Amino acid sequence: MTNFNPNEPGIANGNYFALPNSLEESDIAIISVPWDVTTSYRPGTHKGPESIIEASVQVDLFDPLVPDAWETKIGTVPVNIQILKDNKKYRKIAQSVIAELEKGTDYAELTPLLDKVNKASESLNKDVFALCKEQINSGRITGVVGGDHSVPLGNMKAVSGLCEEFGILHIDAHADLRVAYEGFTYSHASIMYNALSEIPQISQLTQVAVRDFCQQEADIINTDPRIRCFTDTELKRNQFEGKTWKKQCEDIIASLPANVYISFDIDGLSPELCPGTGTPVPGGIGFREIDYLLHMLAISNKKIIGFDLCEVSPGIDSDWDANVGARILYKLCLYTRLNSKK
Ligand SMILES: [Mn+2]
Repeated sequence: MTNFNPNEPGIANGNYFALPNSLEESDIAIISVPWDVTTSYRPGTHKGPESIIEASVQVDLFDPLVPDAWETKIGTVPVNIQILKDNKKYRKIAQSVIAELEKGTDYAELTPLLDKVNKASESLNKDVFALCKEQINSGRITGVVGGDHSVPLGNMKAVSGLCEEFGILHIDAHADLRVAYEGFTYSHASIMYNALSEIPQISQLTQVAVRDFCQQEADIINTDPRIRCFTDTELKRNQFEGKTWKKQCEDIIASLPANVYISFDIDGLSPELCPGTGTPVPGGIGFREIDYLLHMLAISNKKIIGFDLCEVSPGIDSDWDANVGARILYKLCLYTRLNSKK
């Protein structure tokens, strides 16, 4: 730590942002979850953590809005290799299920295979919960890096022990309210349905930039009083008609309770910022707009209790997705620290 110069280029040391501090010294713990078993369109997000660590080496640590940003103590929890192994094993089974469904095979015939995948996902959720709980018990704020968007359920459960109630700020192109998508109970497309069903402490789900969802999800949004969905259509139409982004951010933050967990699916951003992600969708939010929203949340009277960043997938021939992902992750960490110092 004593020899660390934040002005020099980072030296890859396996830590996020090549930071010199140990996990024990850190205030924020990043838990990598390389899991994309239920990905329906394009796999690759299991490589998210590794690619973000690699790209994060070249993120400059200075930030105009956070004094002494480089002193933020971000710790890297070593990857659990068993998760990588299980991901490979169960991804194959899930792929065969998806192929059968596309051929028109009935769900009933696929029950044995679906059971295997669902049990594996349950066990992953328990592992992530244990990994996060351990860090919380040591006084750290937990950030999960996926993987697909099924992976943060364990972190949401772990932070639920910190307060009586909390809200989720959910940035995503998708509503993720599907019930057992493609037969997978813990699908990436079901994370918010599962969170609302399994975690009674969640009193509010505020969604931002959603633009690709089905009728069943629209019905849930319209009938569940806990959900406020700021669709991409609504946000953009407001903007076109003269409502400022500042005012829209104030509305988004006002919908949240005192304690806030941020669940960030990279595909909430405009697809040119995440071309390699599992399910890119046109439209979406720009980098500076989301940065503005997160900073406003950080300096608001709300408390950030944890976060995740999911669905970052390295591109086939570029590190652009990981580069953007690393910068979003850094902002999440910096603003969480800024928020905790208030
Ligand atoms: Mn999602």
